[in-house]
Formats: sequence, structure tokens, C-alpha cells
Amino acid sequence: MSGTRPESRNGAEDVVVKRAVCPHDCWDTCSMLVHVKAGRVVRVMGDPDHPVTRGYLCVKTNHYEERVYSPDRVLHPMKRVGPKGAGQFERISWDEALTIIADRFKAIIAEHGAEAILPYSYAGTIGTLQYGSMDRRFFHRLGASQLDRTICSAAGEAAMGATIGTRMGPDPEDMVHARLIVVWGVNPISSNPHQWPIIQEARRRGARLVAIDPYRHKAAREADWHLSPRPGTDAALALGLMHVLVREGWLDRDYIDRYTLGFDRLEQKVAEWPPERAAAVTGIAAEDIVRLARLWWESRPGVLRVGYGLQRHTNGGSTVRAIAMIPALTGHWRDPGGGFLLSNSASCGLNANALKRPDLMPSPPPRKINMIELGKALTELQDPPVMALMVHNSNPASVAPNQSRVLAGLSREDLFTVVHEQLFTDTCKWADIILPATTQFEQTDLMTSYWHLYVQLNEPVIEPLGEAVPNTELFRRLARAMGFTEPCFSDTDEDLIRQALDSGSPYLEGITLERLKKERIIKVNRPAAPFAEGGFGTPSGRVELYSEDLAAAGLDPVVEYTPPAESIDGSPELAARYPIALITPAAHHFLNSTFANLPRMREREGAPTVYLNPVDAAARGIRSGDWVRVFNDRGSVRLQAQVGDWSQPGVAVSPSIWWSRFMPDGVGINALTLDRPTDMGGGASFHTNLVQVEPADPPAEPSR
Ligand SMILES: Nc1nc2c(c(=O)[nH]1)N[C@H]1C(S)=C(S)[C@@H](COP(=O)(O)OP(=O)(O)OC[C@H]3O[C@@H](n4cnc5c(=O)[nH]c(N)nc54)[C@H](O)[C@@H]3O)O[C@H]1N2
Ligand SMILES: Nc1nc2c(c(=O)[nH]1)N[C@H]1C(S)=C(S)[C@@H](COP(=O)(O)OP(=O)(O)OC[C@H]3O[C@@H](n4cnc5c(=O)[nH]c(N)nc54)[C@H](O)[C@@H]3O)O[C@H]1N2
Ligand SMILES: [Mo]
Repeated sequence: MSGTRPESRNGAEDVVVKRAVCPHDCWDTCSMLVHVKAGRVVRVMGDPDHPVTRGYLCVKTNHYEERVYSPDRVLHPMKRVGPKGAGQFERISWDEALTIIADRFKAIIAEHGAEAILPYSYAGTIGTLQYGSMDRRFFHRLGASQLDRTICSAAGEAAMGATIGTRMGPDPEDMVHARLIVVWGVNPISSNPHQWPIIQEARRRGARLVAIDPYRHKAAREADWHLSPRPGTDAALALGLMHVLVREGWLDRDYIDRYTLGFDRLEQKVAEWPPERAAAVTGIAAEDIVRLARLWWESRPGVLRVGYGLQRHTNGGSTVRAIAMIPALTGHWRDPGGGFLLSNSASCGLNANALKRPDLMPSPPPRKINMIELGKALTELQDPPVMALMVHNSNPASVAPNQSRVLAGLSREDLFTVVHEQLFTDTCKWADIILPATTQFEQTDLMTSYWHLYVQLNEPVIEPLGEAVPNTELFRRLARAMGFTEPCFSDTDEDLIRQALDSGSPYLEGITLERLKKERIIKVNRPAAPFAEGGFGTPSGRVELYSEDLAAAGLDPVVEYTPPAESIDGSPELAARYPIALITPAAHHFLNSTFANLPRMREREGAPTVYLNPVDAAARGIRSGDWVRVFNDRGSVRLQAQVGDWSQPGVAVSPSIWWSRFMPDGVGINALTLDRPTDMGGGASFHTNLVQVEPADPPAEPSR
């Protein structure tokens, strides 16, 4: 097979060990050692030579062969033969599939215009090529509606943009030097497992670990100190903390003068937020807010390791903005390993325009549809309505908010849905055409991380299963079927990698495909403390504590706390009916909905669960192991209750995301979640939900 060569032999004569890179949407982007015997993957291990992977993989990818060879794999193109959603399909050839799709797309374009076609993709793989390259070229050239890819990180990205002007922070490897690590709305042991040994190393050297999370997850339990704010109130906590820093003069005046803009305006704002006010909003005692401020001021280096969980609220942008201001006031940006880290995704500087070719779009550019409003787009949008949906790298039937609205859309008889998938997901059930996709072990990609600073090359380690093709190849074929003749549709995967690396970014200097083929894992040339001497990406080059751009967008130009749209303060009437705030964070054994089809992972995860506080459980006569109905005006889901100190009273936690197929009543957690865009960036509000909980019958069939 081209591009593959044995890296080493493993004693046993017929086992060859090859390198691959985990493709999943996770901070860690691990280097994998894949043991291949007679063309088949027999074992997968962590690569000891990767400085962050350090020889071990997470519980999800340790048996990756089970995912590659799952009986759920889609191996051939298929077309629907039964009623929509009935799951009846018949095998067809690639030629027939491509002809059906091209004919239907052409007919839709003739009748409604190309904007009636909507691509829907997210991060089934975060590989540079397979995440977004040939597919983007194809849809740009087609003139399809643009998809605003907001579902994960949009609020935080917009907030970082307005505040520090880029997506960058300290090198996580330098966090071993930190004296204080605050894990704020991130669940490192589950979602970012290779962060954990770095934290532990820092603690061995004397660092303290503080967790700020309404969910008392594993790392919160292990922390020196756990603060449990009410969901969606962290901006108030940050404002209270900054109030104390200003009041006590715990400020790096030199850093503020040189590298920030609008400190006087922020001073006025935080004056309104004495810790007592922040305490009333967050449920965290005023003394604790003062103590946290002091600990932060006294700890150098200190880092705010912020996660995406806290920005999945209607006020998520303001939340991230408020927190991102803190290190600029105290000068923590000066130290390697210090400052604020939400995302390092701008640390590679790949050439996105060369890959995605936005210049192929018609002028004016087609409308943008926010992916978190998929249900609305499919059921309400007109001029033109969405008549074709092409899904890859995503499982919207499970992962998108407000599931019943999404399913109402997917069940439309007149909607033509194409799904390119590795596995027969909940979304495949609603397809008209299903196309088989390769896994990472069968495809080429250039891998970067949104957390660590290594660029890696992934080449296939086995032949494609069945008739599966990578996303890049699918869109080459579709371009041909549509009659597109631009040479960019003939670019090979290696051409695409070269184009991506050719960005002129100093971070990538000297990093070429040839070097990657030899070395596999190369660290980008980026300063360890990127903002030690300012150099922020904002229009002013400073941390913008006051932002003209936000003012122009009608937002508070400094920052403000607004209660979450569904909360006691934000919607008192709703809260009277639905008194419990439900958050739905990442499950330990799943990655969004990925891995949730695998029996080993479902067994370990147990049942679809809701963690209830003992006070809330007792008030409803619910004990651990009981099944309950969790409901609001959007839907009703059956979950198994576990009662304990996972959250404060009035807060429930449901680790996500189970496939609906494995849920009682076939209804997933996203039947409860809100499809309302966040204050900045149009992001998802998966953790802003009010619900009621009541005892329910156990499901007739066990859900495992
Ligand atoms: N095992 C596993 N790993 C994963 C994933 C997975 O599903 N499972 N998903 C991957 C993906 S796509 C992403 S984006 C990342 C996400 O990784 P994280 O950023 O860790 O995202 P979440 O698990 O959604 O949320 C993190 C934490 O935020 C908390 N949280 C929710 N609301 C609030 C709040 O109002 N305030 C505070 N302070 N905390 C809050 C949640 O309780 C949770 O513990 O992880 C990736 N890694
Ligand atoms: N309630 C709730 N909902 C959430 C979240 C939450 O915390 N709570 N988290 C949200 C977050 S952070 C995210 S990022 C989204 C994620 O939503 P999605 O991006 O939809 O993520 P997955 O559920 O992992 O589904 C990805 C699908 O892509 C497929 N896939 C993988 N690789 C490839 C490939 O190379 N080609 C093709 N064609 N397909 C491939 C996989 O088989 C899988 O079915 O979900 C969001 N949904
Ligand atoms: Mo995500």
C-alpha cells in the first residue's frame, strides 16, 4: 500500500508495529502504535516516544481495533428502500450512489438554487484534511448554504478573539512549573487525560490544584480545593475575583500599562461586583472568592486551564471573556506555563484558505446556517427551504440540541439526506443514501492539536475496509460527478498536506511533509510564553478589556454577567415548573456519541445516568439505581439515577452522549437541551437547561 512502511517489528515474526495518530475531537491528539498482523489491526497502544502521549492511551482508544472492526461498520454504499427512518437499506455500487446524488443535487439546484443544499459536518476527525479541505472546496464551488460550525467552541472562540485576539496560551508541557493550576470548567481525567500527569507532576513539585465545576468529577475530588458554582454563573465569579484583585492592589501595573487596553473601564465594572454580590449569584462563599483571588495573586507561575464546558451556556462568551481578563491584570502571562489556556489551535498556523478555497464561493456568498439550529433550519427555513442535507464527520441525530426538532426535520419525506459514515449511527437511520467512510487507520492526514504543540503525520496502516473512502476522496468523486473541472479537485492528499504547511507562518518554518515522513512528530516553533511581552492578536495588539468590536455588536464592551436563559434568575417562572439545572458534560467512556456503540464502552459507562443531589432525590423519593423521568417542555428522557455529592442541590448531571438506539424509548439526552445560540459566536448551550425529575418505571428491555 502506498505511503505505508513498517516502523518496527515486534519480536513476533508476523506482527508489524506502525504509527498512527488518534483522529478524535479531543485535546490530546495521541500518537498510537498499531500492531498489524496479516493486514489486520490486532492491538493498539500509546506511543512512548511522543512527549505528551507518553506511552498510554485513554480507555476509549486502547481497544481501537474494536471500533475499526465493529459489526456496525458501513462497508458499502446503500440506498433507502423502506419508509424514511425505518432503517431499510439495500446495497448499491459507488457509481449508482454518485449518480443518484449528483442527479438529485442538480434537480434541487434547478428548482430551488444551490442554497437549498446544506452540508452538515463537524469533528468526527480533527485531521486537517479529513476535517475540512476537499469537502469545503466542493460545497463552496457548489454554492451550497454555508454551515456555521458552532456546536463545540464558538462562544469561547469569539470571546478569546475579542479579548486576547487569538486562540493561544501556554504550552501545556510547561504547566509542570506552575505553582497553581485552576481547572475551570474542564474535566481533565475524562476529557483531557494527558493533562492529568502534567498536573500530578506539578503537584509533586508543590503546585496546588483548584477545580471550579458544578460537577464534582474525578479531578474535582482529587483537587486540593473544589469550588462548585451554580451552572452558568462563572462570569460573576470572575468579576468578583477581579474586584478583589483591584481592591487589594494585587495587580501587575506594568503589564496592565504596557499590554492592556481599557483597564479604567474594567475597574469601574468590577467595582459593581464585590465578592458578596458574586457569592449571591454563584453560591460560592464571599470568603472563598477572596481566598481564590489571594491564592492566584501569590502563585507564580499560575494557570487558568479553562474548558469548553463553561462556555456551553447562553452566556458562555461573556464567561470566557471575564476569565480571560484575569491573567492580564496580574501579569501571569509573563511566565512559561502561566496565564490562561482554553485553546492552542492558533499555534500551528496552517494555511486554511489554501485548503478550503473560500474563493470558489459565488458572490455574494451563500447564506450561513448555524449548525445548532439544525432542527429549525430543516423545519422552518424558507427561501429556499433545505431540500438536501449532506452529513459527514457528525452524528446530528444524537449530538445536536433539541433532538425532537432535529428528528422532525430529518423525517421529512421531501428531504434528501446523504450520510458518509464509518458506523451505522442514529443519523444513518434517516438517510436516503449512506456512503462508507474509512477510519483513521485507513486514511492519510496531517494532525495538529488544540492543546499541545506537536504536528504529526498519519498514514494508513491497513487497507480500507469494504468500499470505504476518506472524506477527501468522496468529495473528489462528487466533484467529478457534478462536472467540476477546477484542478483543485484533483489534488491528492499529499498535495493538500503541502498546501496546508505552506502558510508562511514562522511557527511552521522548516516543517515539511518530507520531514514529517521521517520524524512523524514535530513540535511547532512557538514561544513557550507567547504573551510574556504582549503581542496579542487584537486590533490594538493588547488584551482588550474594553472592546470596540463588542460595542459595535451591541454587547457590553467590557464584560457583564447575564443569568443563563434558563435559570432561577434568568427565567423564574420556568424555574418554578422545572427547578433543576441539568448539565450534560462529556462521558468518561464516550467521545460525544463516538464509542457509544461499542459494548465494552457501554458496559463500563453503565446505564444512561443522571447524578442527583441527595436533597433533590429525597424530595422525590428517588434512590440510587431507580429509573427516573427527566423532562421539560422540549422532551422527556428516561435515565437511571445515582444519588450522591456530584453536585449541589438543584443541579443534576448527565454524562453524555448515548446513542438514542441504546436509550429507553429511543430518546437521547439532547431531547432536553436548548438550541439557543450563545451571547457571542452563536455557540451551543448544552448545559443551560431547566428540568423536572420524577420516578419512572425501569425500561422494559435493558439498555445495555
Ligand atoms: N471522555 C471524553 N473526552 C472528551 C469528550 C467526550 O465526550 N468524552 N469530548 C471531547 C470534546 S468534543 C471536547 S469539546 C472536549 C470537551 O472537554 P471539556 O471542556 O472538559 O467539556 P465538557 O465535558 O463538556 O465540560 C467540562 C466541564 O465543564 C463543566 N461545566 C458545565 N457547566 C459549567 C459551568 O457553568 N461552570 C463551570 N465552571 N463548569 C461547567 C462540566 O461539568 C464538565 O465537568 O473534550 C473532548 N474529550
Ligand atoms: N448534550 C450534549 N450534546 C453535545 C455535547 C455535550 O457536551 N452535551 N457536546 C457537543 C460537542 S463538544 C461536540 S464537538 C459535538 C460533536 O458532535 P459530532 O461532531 O457529531 O461528534 P460525534 O458524536 O463524535 O460523531 C462524529 C461522527 O463522525 C464519524 N466519523 C469519524 N471520523 C470520520 C471520517 O473520517 N469520515 C466520516 N465521514 N465520518 C467520520 C463518527 O463515526 C461519528 O459517528 O457534540 C455536541 N453535543
Ligand atoms: Mo467538542
